[in-house]
Amino acid sequence: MSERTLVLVKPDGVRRGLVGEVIGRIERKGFTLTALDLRVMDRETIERHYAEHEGKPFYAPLVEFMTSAPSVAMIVEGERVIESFRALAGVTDPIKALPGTIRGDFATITRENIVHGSDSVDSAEREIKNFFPEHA
Ligand code: IDP
Repeated sequence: MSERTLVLVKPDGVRRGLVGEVIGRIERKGFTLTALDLRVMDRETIERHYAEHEGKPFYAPLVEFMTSAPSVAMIVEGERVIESFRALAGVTDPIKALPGTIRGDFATITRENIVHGSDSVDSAEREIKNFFPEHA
């Protein structure tokens, strides 16, 4: 079943020149980019994006990090892309993420784990609306 997901290359991924690497993995897997935007994300957008984590100890530094420098936001489409991109990304803690995944190959710090991918159909639609209201 074809789906859409919201993928972010976080500021660490952009700073380290990994945008092409991430997009290459998405495209080689067989998925399609249907929107792409490089920008410094504003605080309101990031606070909405991570609202479920408000109050946790990592929330404030995460918001600071995510608004500190440009990120790339994209909409990616394809067969079961939500689950599949999460598999390509690897688990949240990059030390536990398997080699061969984006986080397993390129990151060491949980906050700076290169990418975000939506975790369900509902969150994908909410996140797409947040970053790309014109594609909602
Ligand atoms: P996910 O990005 O793998 O879906 P979430 O649990 O939704 O993981 O956490 C969102 C983001 O918050 C993570 O990708 C990471 O950047 C950051 N984060 C999560 N847990 C921690 C933590 O324990 N310390 C620092 N940052 C964290």
